[in-house]
Amino acid sequence: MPARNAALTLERTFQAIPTDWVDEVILVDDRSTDSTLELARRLKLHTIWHPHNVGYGGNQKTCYLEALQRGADVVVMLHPDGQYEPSLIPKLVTPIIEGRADLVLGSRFAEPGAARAGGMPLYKYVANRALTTVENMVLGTQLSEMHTGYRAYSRELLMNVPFLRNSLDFSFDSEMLMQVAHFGYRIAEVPARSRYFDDASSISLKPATVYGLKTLGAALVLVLHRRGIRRSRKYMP
Ligand SMILES: Nc1nc2c(ncn2[C@@H]2O[C@H](COP(=O)(O)OP(=O)(O)OP(=O)(O)O)[C@@H](O)[C@H]2O)c(=O)[nH]1
Ligand SMILES: [Mg+2]
Repeated sequence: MPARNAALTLERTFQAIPTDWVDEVILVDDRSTDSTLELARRLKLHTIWHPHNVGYGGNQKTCYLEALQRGADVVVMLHPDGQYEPSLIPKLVTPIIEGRADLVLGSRFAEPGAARAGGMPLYKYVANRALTTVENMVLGTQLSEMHTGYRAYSRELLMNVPFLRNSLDFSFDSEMLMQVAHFGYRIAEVPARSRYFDDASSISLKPATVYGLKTLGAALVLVLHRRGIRRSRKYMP
C-alpha cells in the first residue's frame, strides 16, 4: 500500500483484505501529515516511512523494492484510500499464480457503466477513455482501462522491468504499463469497481491534467525509442 494521508480509510481497507490470500501487507508512508504511520504500526503492518515526501511513483518504488527483498512471488498494489475492493485480490492474483499473466489490471471499464456508477467524475471518465485509446494504438494492446490504480505484478516482471527509472509522480503508473507492454509481458484484466467518496483521496484537476499530459509524453518517448530516434533507458532491459 503506497500511502499518504490515509488515516481515515486505512483500517477499514486493511480489515477487508482476505488474509488467507496474502502473506504480508507492506505499507510505505510517504511523509503523511496525519496519523497514517502510527495507525499502520498499530495494525502491525510491515511499515516503512520516507523521511520526506517523494510522490506516488516514488512511494511505489519503495513498496516494490521491499516486496522483492522480502521474497514476494506476487505483489498487489492496493490503495489505502478504500476506493478499490480488497476482496478482489484472489481474482487479481490468480492469473499470475496460474502462469497466465505477469500483470493483472483491475479494470473499471470491463463492465459497462461500472466506472460512472462508482462515482468517477465525468471529466476523468472521458480523459481515461481517450488516453486509453491512444495508448492502445501506441502499444498495440486492446485493454479496456490503462489508468486503474489496482494492479498485481509477478516477481519476474518486477525483477526485469526497470521501474526504478520511472517518474516519482502519478505518471509512474503509465510508464510502468508502457514498459510492461514494450518488454512483451502478458497483461490480463479483471473487472473492478472503484468508489469515489468524501474520505478517499483523489487527484484534483491540475495534477490530473499534468498526469494526462505526462502520459501522452511517455507514449511519445516510447515511440521515439522504438523508432531509434531517441533511446530511453526506461525501455532498455
Ligand atoms: N506516496 C504518495 N502516495 C500518495 C500521494 N498521493 C496519494 N497517494 C496515495 O496513493 C493512493 C492513490 O492516490 P489518489 O490521490 O487517490 O489517486 P487515484 O486514486 O489514482 O486517483 P482518483 O481516481 O482521482 O482517486 C492514495 O490511496 C494515497 O494514499 C503522494 O503524493 N505520495
Ligand atoms: Mg484515489
